[in-house]
Amino acid sequence: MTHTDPNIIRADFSAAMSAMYREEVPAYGTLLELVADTNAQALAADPELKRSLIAKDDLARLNEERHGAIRLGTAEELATMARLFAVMGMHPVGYYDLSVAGIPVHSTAFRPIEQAALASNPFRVFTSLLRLDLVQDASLRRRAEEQLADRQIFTAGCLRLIEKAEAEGGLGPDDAQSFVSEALETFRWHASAPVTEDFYNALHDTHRLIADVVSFRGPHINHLTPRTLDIDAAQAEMPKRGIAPKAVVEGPPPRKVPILLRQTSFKALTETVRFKSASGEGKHTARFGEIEQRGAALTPKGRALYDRLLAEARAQMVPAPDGSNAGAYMAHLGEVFSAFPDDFPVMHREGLAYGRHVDGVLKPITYEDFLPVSAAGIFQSNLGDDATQAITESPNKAAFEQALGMEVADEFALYATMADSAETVGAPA
Ligand code: OOG
Ligand code: NI
Repeated sequence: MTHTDPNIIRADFSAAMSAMYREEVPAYGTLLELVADTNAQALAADPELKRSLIAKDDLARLNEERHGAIRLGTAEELATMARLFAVMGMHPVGYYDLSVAGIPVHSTAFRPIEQAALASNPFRVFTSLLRLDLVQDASLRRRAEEQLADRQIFTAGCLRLIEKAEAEGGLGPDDAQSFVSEALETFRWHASAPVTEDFYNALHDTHRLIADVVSFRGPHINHLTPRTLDIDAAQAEMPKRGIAPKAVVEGPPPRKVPILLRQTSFKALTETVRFKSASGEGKHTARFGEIEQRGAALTPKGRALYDRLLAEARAQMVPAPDGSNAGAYMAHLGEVFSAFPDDFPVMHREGLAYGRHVDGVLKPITYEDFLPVSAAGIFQSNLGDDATQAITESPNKAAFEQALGMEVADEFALYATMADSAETVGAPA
């Protein structure tokens, strides 16, 4: 029997996840409408933008495009999650250490890695693993470990289909369909928590994120992020539709040639949770919405320049969580980034950005990954400003890869392959 193309399974899964999240978090539906409207306006106002998106295969994928995020509790969960995503053609790319920002997780992004797969459906999931090794309180750490050891976040049907896909090199249409609905169960929200209120509070007081991971039956999807063509327009539109955005857009400032990734989010909802004890109900905030705008992928040289300028800007001014200096911060960021060339042929010639020739014209390659400083800003705006308990900075890529059961791919190597092959094949003679 012929196997269903993993690109199709991924597209179906992404659509099913979006439908589920729309039911669970209605503001996400509002966000989708807002992004569709601002994208239509941006395309109507700029025919050149539309032409270049078509040339890059980006227009077809635009309305289907989104990323999500989950937080896992154990090495075993991460290793099985890698196998689950592999069934859909998603592979771990990059290592992100969030301990530098006081958040006890490290992460990777599961995503398609080949040009054709990305063009077909670029669904990605930012996947974090909790680091209980960074929790000081030994007895709390042990209780959290025991709690996590007790849970099974995958359905029996899902595990069986992962094994079948591995053994047979894929899934037939009926199995692919069951796989999508079985896998979806892992990401569902559960309003009842298998812990007592006291334990939840103890976890929460250590770090809100620890409570979010340890107190629940599974790694509920915590946001889904559609891609906008104009994030400044989307940010301005959010309050008009009753959604309060975070104070500033994360990432680079607005530019003629967008680079990397710009992101904004709305604050997490406060939801009611029923605890195991008779003590009843409590509140939990975890799930939110986010919008992103993607620009050109940078080379290691370009990325080093980005990192240096961002650090320089932030050494002089940090965006206040209440938004009081948002305008000043954006203006300051723009000034500091005037040192980054804003003309694509120049950026490419100086070795700052990857490019490929499409019909003889040099085009940027879209950035498909994430940014650690931005991710930290997204985490923090949703955890609350009181959530920065002392976490020691300690990147540990080797431990992460050991938990994962494989190495993460190097994003720069992937972009270089896309650039090289297209430039040799597509360059004018
Ligand atoms: C992940 C936050 C990071 C992004 O887009 O940078 C992220 C999380 O809150 O679990 O999704
Ligand atoms: Ni995100």
